[in-house]
Amino acid sequence: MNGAESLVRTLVAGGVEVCFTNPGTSEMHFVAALDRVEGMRCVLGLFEGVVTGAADGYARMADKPAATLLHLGPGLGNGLANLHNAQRAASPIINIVGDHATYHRKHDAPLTSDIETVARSVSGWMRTSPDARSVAEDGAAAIAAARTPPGQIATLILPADTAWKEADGIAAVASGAQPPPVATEAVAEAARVLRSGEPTLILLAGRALRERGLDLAGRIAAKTGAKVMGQTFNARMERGGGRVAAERIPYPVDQAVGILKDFRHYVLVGAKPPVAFFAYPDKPSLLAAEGAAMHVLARPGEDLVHALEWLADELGARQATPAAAALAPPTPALGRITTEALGHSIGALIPDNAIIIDEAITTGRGFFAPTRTSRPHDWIQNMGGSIGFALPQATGAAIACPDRRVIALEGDGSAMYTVQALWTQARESLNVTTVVFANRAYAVLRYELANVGAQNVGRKALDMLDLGRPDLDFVMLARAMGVPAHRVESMEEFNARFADAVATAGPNLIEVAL
Ligand SMILES: Cc1ncc(C[n+]2csc(CCOP(=O)(O)OP(=O)(O)O)c2C)c(N)n1
Repeated sequence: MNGAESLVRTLVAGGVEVCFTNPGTSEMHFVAALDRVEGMRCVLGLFEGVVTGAADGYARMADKPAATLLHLGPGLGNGLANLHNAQRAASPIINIVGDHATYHRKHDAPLTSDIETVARSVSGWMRTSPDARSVAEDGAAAIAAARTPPGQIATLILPADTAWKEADGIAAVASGAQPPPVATEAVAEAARVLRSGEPTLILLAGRALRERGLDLAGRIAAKTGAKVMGQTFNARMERGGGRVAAERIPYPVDQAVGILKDFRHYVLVGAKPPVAFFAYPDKPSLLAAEGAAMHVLARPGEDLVHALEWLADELGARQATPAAAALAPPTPALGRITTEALGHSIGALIPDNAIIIDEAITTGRGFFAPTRTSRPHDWIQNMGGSIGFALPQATGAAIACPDRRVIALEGDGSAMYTVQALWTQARESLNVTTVVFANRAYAVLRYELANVGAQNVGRKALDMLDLGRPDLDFVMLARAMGVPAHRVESMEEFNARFADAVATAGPNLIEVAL
């Protein structure tokens, strides 16, 4: 067995079942090993941003890591933006990055680069295998590192000769580390604050936003009068009819400050003190009212749900009745297409147990409210702000959950970063419906231009925020990659196409004319 095979066998034995790939010459032995070893599904992405974004989507839905296979520093670099988003979401991922053979590096061949420097900014763990006999052990360490709560990116760099030389065999992977419980004092402090009756916000993140965590937080809120919210962007939130709904802190700074102004205390459950996405002249960076106190119930790597159980017990809140959302989808909207109408129709037509990937930017600002009482679903967001997220993310989520419909709500500008994901969806017959909101602009940046106080803006500046001349044709783009697609120009057309799309096996796309 060579080093590459020892690694693939170690990954499979360690529960890694999917490898998202975009290989090159230095990874050929790994590719050959993937072919020889049973138990690993290999999914080709036609750009590394698709590969890494899909690995993130897979991790969020499978709650375990996939591997990626990337070609040296440039391949890893191409995938960096979605690795940044994954890191922000604490998604576990194992990157396998090929390198030149150890003895070849000193000759400075064209693809030589400082891979470790590229990897370091997004990796919680990183190692370059020194020789073939170390590769399996290094792979096992990478799996353990990726699984370290709350989840992180582990990058293993594999010089070509470590892949092709003789290895000893596979390495055993340590069983998954459990998140540690929170400290007694943290629970006692949160309980004291919640008993005080002062205005308190319980701010949830990570696993606390799954059904169980929300239910517990809802009981605590019912008992104490506190409010429950999620951060502006969340890795994955379980919501819809029958579940306790958590609103999110709004993105616009003034709105966020307005909503948060009366809270004197924050109980942070895996969350950070709320911060503005960007700085703006004359606006605050921190969104909480001055003097508000932050109480950390649980840090991101601690057991968030257990912390809420413990806190609920401490407060005698287990028997309280949480305020769950009713199952009452809105009615589809008719007539002219507006962002409000789209929110209502999407809310009406989300199928049971769907996975929504939200990168709808300005079009989607109002989608959260009308989907509150929709059929139960997961809501996934971009926590790293690096766009080109939704199409790859949807690809990985659909591989993790083949029995569920994935719906990517996508801005046209964002879609163009990683539009190749559609080809992977077609090749793998994934149940993904992509809805592209074709406003033919980087609309959010037009608001931002005003928000940052830029003055006397002329044609040259506005052209950089405009996607016209020529207009993009997403129907043709999708069909060229094997994905059936339609353009809609009224809400009646949208409702009919969307209902049909989410009920039809395989990928499809709807371009919404705005
Ligand atoms: C990798 C990356 N490049 C650039 C940006 C800056 N940026 C933020 S939003 C945006 C435009 C989004 O346009 P679109 O998806 O069409 O949504 P809209 O604003 O029109 O609603 C850009 C370019 C970014 N966030 N990430």
